Amino acid sequence: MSYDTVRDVDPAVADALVGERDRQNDTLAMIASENHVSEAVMEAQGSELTNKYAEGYPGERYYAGCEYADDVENLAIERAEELWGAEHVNVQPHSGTQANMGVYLAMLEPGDKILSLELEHGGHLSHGHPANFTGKTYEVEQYTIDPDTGYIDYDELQDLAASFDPDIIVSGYSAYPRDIEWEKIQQAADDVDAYHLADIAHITGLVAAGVHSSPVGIADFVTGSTHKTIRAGRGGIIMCDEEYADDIDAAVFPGGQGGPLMHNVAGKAVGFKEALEPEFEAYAEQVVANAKALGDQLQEHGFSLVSGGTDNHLVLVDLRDSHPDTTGKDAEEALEEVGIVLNANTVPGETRSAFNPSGIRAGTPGLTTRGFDEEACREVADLIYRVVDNYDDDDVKAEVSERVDELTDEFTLYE
Ligand code: DSN
Repeated sequence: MSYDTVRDVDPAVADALVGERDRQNDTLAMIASENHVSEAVMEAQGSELTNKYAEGYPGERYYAGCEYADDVENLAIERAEELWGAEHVNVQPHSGTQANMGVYLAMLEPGDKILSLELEHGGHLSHGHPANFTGKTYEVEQYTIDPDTGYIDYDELQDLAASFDPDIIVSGYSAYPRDIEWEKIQQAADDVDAYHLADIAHITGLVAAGVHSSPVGIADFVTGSTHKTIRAGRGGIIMCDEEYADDIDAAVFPGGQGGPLMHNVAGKAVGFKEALEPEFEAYAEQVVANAKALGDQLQEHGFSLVSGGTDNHLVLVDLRDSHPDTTGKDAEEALEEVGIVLNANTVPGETRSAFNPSGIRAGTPGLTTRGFDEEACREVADLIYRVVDNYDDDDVKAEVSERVDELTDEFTLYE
């Protein structure tokens, strides 16, 4: 996209848009929740549907002129049902957090109890953090990752469920590198007659492609965001059995939202169509293979990985063993200088703070979209090692930066 039309009206914003496009082209996006959608998804998101109000659902709108909005939303729903095998899908949530809000609004009353993973152990703000509406509206108890193994402590989860007696148990995580045993969590929920919400925001694409186990058909509710591994338009999604369909739909609209962002729903529909193509399965397999290659090579360099490896699209590095004096922020900033963009992250048993934690989280969805294979990811691990090991050495950073430029030129992204 040239952004020439924007430039005619608003050169300052055009500069920022071009700057962001160039930044994405010229750097390695390794924030595990990010990806690069296709030009088709972006075109749909930039369409005239941004002008349309369409409160309600297909065939039952509160405004006239919704025939094309209906087409787009029906397509998004049908494709999502096929991708994830869900009985009912709501594609209107503006984000993953709004999707979770839809489930809470539908099933809980203020003061009801949520059992979820701690944010510092890989959970999410919308799972009950005190700064989020969930922490202010509901009573929250949290389970943890076993710091010795790096795996979810399913026994603790079960014990907490028994003692806390939650109304809902939340699974699905933001910084957990391992496959999730949905049945164990469902069992804990069944034992105390609680609902089970599985938030698959990070792994939507892996679940759709069958390279990660699916909670659909196990958990009562499955939520996600639609722009991460599934690589569709930006926003959220809720899946559930038919018995909860009306409650969920009413909770999304009018319960928690007004007019849906129909241009984003169009982007979801287009991205879901792309994900139904056979190539998407190969993409998702490559995402996981790349994460394993990245993790293995980081371990070769002496880095400790939480849980000792990965089953999905991300690795979580605990810097305390290999680089006890280097914080996650030190590493994040030095890596950003050379064009490797990832984020500092807390690790289980964190001894620093959320603002300056002891780990870094690195994902492969974005690199895989631009064509990286295992060999290229092993080289990225070599570059990460060189920078983290020499984070205040400008000569090393200049050399690595040059190599990142070569890699981004070789694996092109947007024209
Ligand atoms: N911000 C996302 C992440 O980075 O995991 C979650 O919403």
